[in-house]
Amino acid sequence: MLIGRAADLTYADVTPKAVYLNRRKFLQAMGIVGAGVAAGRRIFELASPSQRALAATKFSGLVKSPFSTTEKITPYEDVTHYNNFYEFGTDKADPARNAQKFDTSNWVVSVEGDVAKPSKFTMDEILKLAPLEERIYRHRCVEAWSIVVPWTGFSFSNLVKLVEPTPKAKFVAFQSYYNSRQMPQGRWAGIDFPYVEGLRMDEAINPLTLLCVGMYGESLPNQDGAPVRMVIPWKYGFKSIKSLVKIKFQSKMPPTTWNLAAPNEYGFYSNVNPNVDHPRWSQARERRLGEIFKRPTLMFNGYGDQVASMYTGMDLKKYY
Ligand SMILES: Nc1nc2c(c(=O)[nH]1)N[C@H]1C(S)=C(S)[C@@H](COP(=O)(O)O)O[C@H]1N2
Ligand SMILES: [Mo]
Repeated sequence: MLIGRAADLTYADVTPKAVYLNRRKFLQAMGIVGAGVAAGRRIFELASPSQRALAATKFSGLVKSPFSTTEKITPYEDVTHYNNFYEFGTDKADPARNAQKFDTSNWVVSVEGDVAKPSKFTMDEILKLAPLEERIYRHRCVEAWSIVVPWTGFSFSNLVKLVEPTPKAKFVAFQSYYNSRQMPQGRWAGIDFPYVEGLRMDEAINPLTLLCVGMYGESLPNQDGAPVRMVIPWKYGFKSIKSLVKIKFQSKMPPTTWNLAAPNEYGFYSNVNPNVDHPRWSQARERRLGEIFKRPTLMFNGYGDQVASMYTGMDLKKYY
């Protein structure tokens, strides 16, 4: 299907082949990346603009979002080399290493279930659904680390409107891509794939809920969920499902990967909540990647003004 409006760039325009595969190697060859994390973090300060342009193509004309935080953005090197993407291995360094050859060309996202207009979207079509914005969000992993990321995308509600959910649609189920040949490390991850997630309908259409196609002004690196993922900034990071292939509107609450794996540790809602500890650790504080001292974790990750009203009357200790 073809959807009108917005930027007339194709996904191929913004994703030159193997950009991310080559970027680090290229900079290494130029002698720009030194050994160790400290040097790695300085990658963009040291790379001249022309060198950076050679290594990656950027989105242009991104709309600045009023939802953005003004906090310091976490260095690109940290956000792209400290990842959870269990399909590519469970160590934080695994996804950057193992996802380099992940083939995301000819990507299709299928939207189905209780909708008047079931649809399949190519990446080109997704990019044209709505003007692309830059949203600088806090991201709080359930493991008590956090990052601040300039994501590229638009409110998921833009897609929802287009497919016209029927009154039966009370929840949205999300599913990641999975292929054991492309993701051989997934076999030892200890969780079942494909990775699945879900949101209540009101959560899904909250303006903060982002359909995300990029970060730092560029298309998503494979390890961060290329070519398209969700970002739900008031919930623990595992709700922000990567490499999305299926979206299903339904009447029943969908199963979620971490709830299936450990129901006493991970609930459906998973709102960031410093007052409800994980059974095995405190959620009161968090470590921002690149910083030494921990900081207090904020209720709803600091997004309470926009989201708290969706949970009035709900016992957030019970519905964790
Ligand atoms: N398909 C899939 N999506 C996933 C995960 C995963 O293992 N597989 N990990 C989640 C977790 S626990 C976090 S914290 C975020 C991490 O996103 P980032 O690596 O881009 O920071 O992705 C989430 N989405
Ligand atoms: Mo996480």
